Amino acid sequence: MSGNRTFTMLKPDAVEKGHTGAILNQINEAGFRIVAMKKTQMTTADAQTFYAIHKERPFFGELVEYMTRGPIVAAILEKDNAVEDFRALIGATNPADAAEGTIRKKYADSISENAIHGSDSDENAEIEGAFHFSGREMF
Ligand code: FUP
Repeated sequence: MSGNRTFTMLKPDAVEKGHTGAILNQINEAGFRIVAMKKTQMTTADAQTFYAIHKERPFFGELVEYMTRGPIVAAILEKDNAVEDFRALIGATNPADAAEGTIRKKYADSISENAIHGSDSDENAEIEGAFHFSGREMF
């Protein structure tokens, strides 16, 4: 059975360019409820841990630099079929391949600076949410 929560980060490029409000509005309009949200900045250790699955990839160093260079907005979102529906809302990893109207198509410039994160499974949504929020912050 699919779960009803996912985790997102509005990445430094999106926040720097002033797209926070527009992106949160699109998320709300798509029917997601914000369960928890904060503006924060990841440390190098945070980014290395969060993206540990990519640590052998050639882009890992750049990914960590990018994700730590400025503030992000982290949030836990709730909706039926949250993970899959949110991945559809944000579009493909590479904005060049993302469908019209998706968040990455509208706001991302490249595969390496792609504006927004969305968990890729219920299990990762749980892990990633818990990485950024404690139990008493989720309601
Ligand atoms: P996604 O699940 O769509 O966020 O994509 P991945 O987990 O495959 O990648 C995580 C992040 O790594 C991307 F958001 C950006 C970065 N990345 C690159 O910089 N280059 C690549 O070729 C693939 C991913």
